[in-house]
Amino acid sequence: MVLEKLKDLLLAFSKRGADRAEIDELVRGIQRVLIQADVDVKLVAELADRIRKKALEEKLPAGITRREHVIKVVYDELVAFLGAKKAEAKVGRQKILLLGLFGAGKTTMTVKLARFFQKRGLKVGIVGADVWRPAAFEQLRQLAANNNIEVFGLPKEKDPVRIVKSGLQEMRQKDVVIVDSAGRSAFDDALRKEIVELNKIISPDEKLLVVSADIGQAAGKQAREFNAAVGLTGVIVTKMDSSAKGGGALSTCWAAGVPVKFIGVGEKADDLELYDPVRFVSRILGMGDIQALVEKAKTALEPKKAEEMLRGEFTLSDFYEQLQAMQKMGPLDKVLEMIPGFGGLTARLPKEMLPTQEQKMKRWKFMIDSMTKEERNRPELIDRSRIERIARGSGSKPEEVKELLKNYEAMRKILKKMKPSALKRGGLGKMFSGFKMPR
Ligand SMILES: Nc1nc2c(ncn2[C@@H]2O[C@H](COP(=O)(O)OP(=O)(O)OP(=O)(O)O)[C@@H](O)[C@H]2O)c(=O)[nH]1
Ligand SMILES: [Mg+2]
Repeated sequence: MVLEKLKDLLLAFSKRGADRAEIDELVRGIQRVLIQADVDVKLVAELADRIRKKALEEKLPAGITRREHVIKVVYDELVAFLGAKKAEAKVGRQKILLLGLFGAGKTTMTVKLARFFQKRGLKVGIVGADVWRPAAFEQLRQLAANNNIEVFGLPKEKDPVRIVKSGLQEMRQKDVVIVDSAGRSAFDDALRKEIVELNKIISPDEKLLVVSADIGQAAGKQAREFNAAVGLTGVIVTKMDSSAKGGGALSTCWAAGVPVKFIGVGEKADDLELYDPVRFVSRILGMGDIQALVEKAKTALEPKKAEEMLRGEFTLSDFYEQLQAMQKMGPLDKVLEMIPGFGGLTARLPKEMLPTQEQKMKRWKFMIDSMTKEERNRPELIDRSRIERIARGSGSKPEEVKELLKNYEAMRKILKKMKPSALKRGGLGKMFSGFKMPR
């Protein structure tokens, strides 16, 4: 991906000085990369100006070097540029109409969204209203069947309005109804008329334009056209996995005033993400939020503590402190994203696991609170009867206390094996890998 070159630029920058000339070179590099990613030249120039100004003029926060500050500015500005806030999906009763030109990925996205809501416990039905593409309904029917999703269509019917009317009736028991509509090779009057009518009949809660990342900044024009016709509630950019122009598509939709809601990141039904610029930029840059990392990693792990831990003097009290520090840092998935190299981990973990793990950490805290100071400092004292007492005191089961002790032990072992340099570089991340994710 062209945007990955940003990472190389920042990496190169982080190894050099941070004077005006270096910053200029970095900013010019970023401009080049964004223009290659098909981001609008004017938008790129504005972004470059903002970065340059902030990088050179802003006062340095305490404890942060100029170089770190510049990287942070680049990161923040990119996030703002791509929409700043994470998109939200209403998990509840709703009707969704998907719109878009030929081959944008509407039909695939219909099924992806159906999966998305189905996984969140909602009853989902699909209505296939594409009367243009030959065998459109057959494609949809198969994709839906592969994913156990009910689908309605009238393969011989030529009027999408009739299909939708019957479809809505048929799917009235469903919480979420998703309508897949027909594309065209370009936005024209016939398409406008068709979608305006569908919009009227369905009165959808979400009107989402599907565009493919590979059209780059042409996405903005489409967003404006469809928006003028039906008043879009958002855009979905698909094929983010396979196109170098994703940056152009994303930024131009924001510039057109239509928020990006989801991104498609592959051909399979689960290759869908709620759009999150923070995560997106973290992933491009391959690093976390620099400032947060510098600050928070410092509070999480004092160098002196680190040395003690490496000598194997890692007690349950230390473990407890680590849990507390991690909790201060916010939700676990965010913490993981702040650790260089760990951003991708949250994407690989099943989403359901993270909150469970957080709750587990809270319970572990209760258990450790129920221990005596002596037990915390010398965990080997904790025998069966003490386990039972701790379980009673913390409102948990003895097995849960045992699990806590097992995790503590696992972490202690990892620490023993770690080299001091590794701990300094990203100790927290390594420590995380010692946790067994609950199953
Ligand atoms: N790599 C990748 N391919 C995708 C993604 N989404 C869709 N595709 C592929 O893009 C092609 C077109 O997708 P469709 O869902 O049929 O597109 P459509 O908008 O319904 O097309 P029409 O019905 O012709 O208007 C298919 O081969 C999909 O597998 C994605 O996120 N990543
Ligand atoms: Mg289709």
